Amino acid sequence: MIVNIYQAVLTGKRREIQALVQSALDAGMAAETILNEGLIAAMSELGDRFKEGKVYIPEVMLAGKTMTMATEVLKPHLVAEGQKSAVRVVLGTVQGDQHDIGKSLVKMMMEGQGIQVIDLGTNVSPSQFIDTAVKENCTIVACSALLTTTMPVMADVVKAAEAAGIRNQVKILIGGAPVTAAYAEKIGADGYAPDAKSAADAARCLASQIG
Ligand code: B12
Repeated sequence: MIVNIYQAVLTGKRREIQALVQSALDAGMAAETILNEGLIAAMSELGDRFKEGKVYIPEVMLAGKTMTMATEVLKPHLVAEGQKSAVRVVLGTVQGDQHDIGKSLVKMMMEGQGIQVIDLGTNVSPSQFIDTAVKENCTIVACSALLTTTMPVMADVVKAAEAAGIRNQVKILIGGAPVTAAYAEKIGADGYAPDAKSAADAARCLASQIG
């Protein structure tokens, strides 16, 4: 069953994916298993094939859309509607980067924990992150990057917070496939998380450190 979901994402079967995910849920499969072993595993395999030149951008885009449709079915099963919390996050994929599948999962998990998320989408400049944090009273700035070439924009976000004089009023949380805890430390960010669930946990934890 999980193999069918994996294959459907890999080959971009948008018409079939939601029924496949629903029947796996109906059969008692855990939503986390479907997400990790079906959807994320397939995207990772696709990434390898893309790198090797075996598939091209259109196939990857189709798989991305298929994955997004699958997560719509999973969403109510992954996020137990938590208590509304006062934590406010401004979230986005950094400037020059259009990858938003992981960011959207992070948003979903954060909202599931009652965190209020302002999602600026993709291609977000450092000043957009910082201006929004000020305007919307956010204590967490969460940046996603999937390209090694766009990771340095995260360092610019840290610098922009310093320049705006709000560095001690916000915590900067970063993530995305090429990002590491060591990189977060190097650029002076406050936190890193490897997946959507731990991103939500980290946001709550960091917010509690702001007085
Ligand atoms: C889908 C995809 C695309 C799609 C994106 C569709 C979309 N709407 O997002 C399209 C086709 C548009 C695309 C385009 C490109 N892509 Co692309 N893409 C991918 C692919 C296959 C999957 C990414 C993905 O969605 N993964 C699934 C999600 C769930 O995982 P995730 O993003 O890592 O997110 C998780 C965690 O990282 C974390 N997380 C994510 N964000 C955040 C944020 C915070 C704050 C925290 C705490 C945690 C966190 O939580 C998430 C959930 O667990 C990857 C391969 C890979 N293995 O990553 C390549 C990949 C990222 N792409 C790559 C490249 C090169 C490109 C292009 C430059 C190709 C080109 N020549 O044009 C363009 C760039 C376009 C641009 N300017 O952004 C390379 C990057 C290489 C590098 N080292 O920089 C990769 C690694 C493929 C490869 N192996 O070569 N791509």
